[in-house]
Amino acid sequence: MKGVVVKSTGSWYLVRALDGGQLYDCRIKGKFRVAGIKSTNPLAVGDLVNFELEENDEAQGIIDSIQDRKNYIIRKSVNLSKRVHIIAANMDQALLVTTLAKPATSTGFMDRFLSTAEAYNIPTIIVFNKCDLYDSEEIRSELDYRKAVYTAIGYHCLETSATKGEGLAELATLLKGKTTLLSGHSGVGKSTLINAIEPELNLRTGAVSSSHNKGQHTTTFAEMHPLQMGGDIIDTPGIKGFGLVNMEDTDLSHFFSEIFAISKECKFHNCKHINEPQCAVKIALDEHKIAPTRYESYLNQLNDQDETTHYRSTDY
Ligand SMILES: Nc1nc2c(ncn2[C@@H]2O[C@H](COP(=O)(O)OP(=O)(O)O)[C@@H](O)[C@H]2O)c(=O)[nH]1
Ligand SMILES: [Mg+2]
Ligand SMILES: [Zn+2]
Repeated sequence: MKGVVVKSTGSWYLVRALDGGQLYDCRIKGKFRVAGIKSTNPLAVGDLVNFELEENDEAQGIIDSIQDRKNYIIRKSVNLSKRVHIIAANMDQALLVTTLAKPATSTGFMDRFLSTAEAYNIPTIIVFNKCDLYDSEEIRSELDYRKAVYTAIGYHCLETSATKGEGLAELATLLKGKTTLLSGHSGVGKSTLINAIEPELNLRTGAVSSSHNKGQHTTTFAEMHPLQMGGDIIDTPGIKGFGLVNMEDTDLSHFFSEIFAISKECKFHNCKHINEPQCAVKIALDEHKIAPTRYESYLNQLNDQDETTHYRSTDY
C-alpha cells in the first residue's frame, strides 16, 4: 500500500493511506538510508512510503520503502554533530505567518526563512496576522513598508485576523488543494488561523505568555492535517534552527532574488556587495531600488556564513 507519513513520534509513524485515507500505525522494517543526508530521523512528515499491513493486526503496518523526496526542510540537530533533523518533506508551499503585534516578527527572521525556502525551492506566502491589533500609525506604516517590499520581490502578502475573521477566505483559496508548511514564531497565531479555516481540526492554541511576550510552545511534533476542501497543512513545532545545509558552498545572494538579479551588473563577477568598487547592488540600495532591511538581512546572513563553517542557529 502507498501512504503519506502524517505524524512521527520516534519509532512509530502514523501513515495515511493514499487510497481511502485510513490511518495506520507503522514501524520501519530494518533500516533504510536516504542518499545524501545524514539525518537523525529516517522518515519525516510528508514522506511518501510503501507499507504492508501486519498479519495479526490490520491497524498496524510495516514500512519497507520511501519514495524520492520532491523537497524537504531540515533543522540542525541540537548537538554539534553534522546530523540534521528532517522537519518535513514534499511540500507545495510554505505559509510564513508573521505579526506586527505581539510577539512581533523581525524582518531578519522573515528574510532568513525566505532565503532558506528559496534555497529549498518552496514558494512562500506571507501572512501578517493579528491585523485587528494594528492600531498605531507606526504599525500601519511598518505594515505598508513590508507589504511593498515583499510584494515587489514576488511574494503574495496578505493581512489576516484569525480572531475577527479577516482575510480568511483569501487564505483558504491559497491553501486549497496544496500541501502547505505552516511556519512562523510561536504565538503569532498559526493554530488559530488554521482552526478558523477548518474548525474541525481543533488545534491547540496557546495564550501569549506574559514573560518576554514570546509565545509558549504548544506543539511538539510536526503533524500533517487534512483540509476538507482538499489539501494538507503541516504544523511544526516552533521552527527555531531552521537552517541550510552546506550554505557556505553556495552564493547566498542566489537566495535574495532581487539582489541576485542586480548583481549581474556588478563590476566584479565575484562581488559580495559589501564595499567593492562599482557594485550595482550598493548603487541600487542608494537609489532605493533594494530595501534597506533586505540588504541588512543579506549582510547578516553573509556574516554568519563567514563565521562558522557548519550549521547555523536561526533562533532569534
Ligand atoms: N488579537 C488577535 N489575537 C490572535 C490572532 N490570532 C491568534 N491570536 C492569539 O494569539 C495567541 C497565540 O495563538 P496560536 O494560534 O496558539 O499561535 P501559534 O503558536 O502560532 O500556533 C492566542 O492567544 C490567540 O488567541 C488574531 O488574529 N488577533
Ligand atoms: Mg500552534
Ligand atoms: Zn556587488
